[in-house]
Amino acid sequence: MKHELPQLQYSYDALEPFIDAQTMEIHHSKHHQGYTDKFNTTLEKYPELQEKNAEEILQEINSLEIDEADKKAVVNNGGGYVNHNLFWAVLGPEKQVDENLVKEIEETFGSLESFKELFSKEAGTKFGSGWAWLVRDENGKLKVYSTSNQDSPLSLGHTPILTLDVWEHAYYLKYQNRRPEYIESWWNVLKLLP
Ligand code: MN3
Repeated sequence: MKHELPQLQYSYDALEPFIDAQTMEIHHSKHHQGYTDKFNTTLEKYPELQEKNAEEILQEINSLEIDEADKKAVVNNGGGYVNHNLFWAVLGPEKQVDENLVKEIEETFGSLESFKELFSKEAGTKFGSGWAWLVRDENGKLKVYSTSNQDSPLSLGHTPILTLDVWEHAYYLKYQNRRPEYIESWWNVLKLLP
């Protein structure tokens, strides 16, 4: 199966002024497309992996019998592919609040505000390129952490719920070095939470 760049459910300018249209277009049509293409190219050598979906491949990454260089390429480009899929999916110009998730967040982190503080801190202090995550761990418990590069929580046996891309390509055109401002703005277009 060829992995395909997902269509966004909103236009490139729909998240203005919080995320600008030019950043959205380059991020989706160049960066995400690039990960998708390179992921497909790496898989060409492995017909058995072409039967699996991208999430399965990342879940099984440690037991895959493929070249080390190809494994690294799958971590980077397969990770880039699925991480961005989730990133676009949880954003939107209008809130579609997941009340069950809100309740679970409040139970786990004390309040929505303390969750947001924790998540923003994780995203803000991530050194270099990476992602901040809310995941469900192997015991079903919600957790907040960050990963470097394009590493996916799927490879740790966790299920990603929402994520924030803190690579510079995600914000540099509008925010330059002001990553904290980008993070604060992002909450406005994260549709799952109020
Ligand atoms: Mn990105």
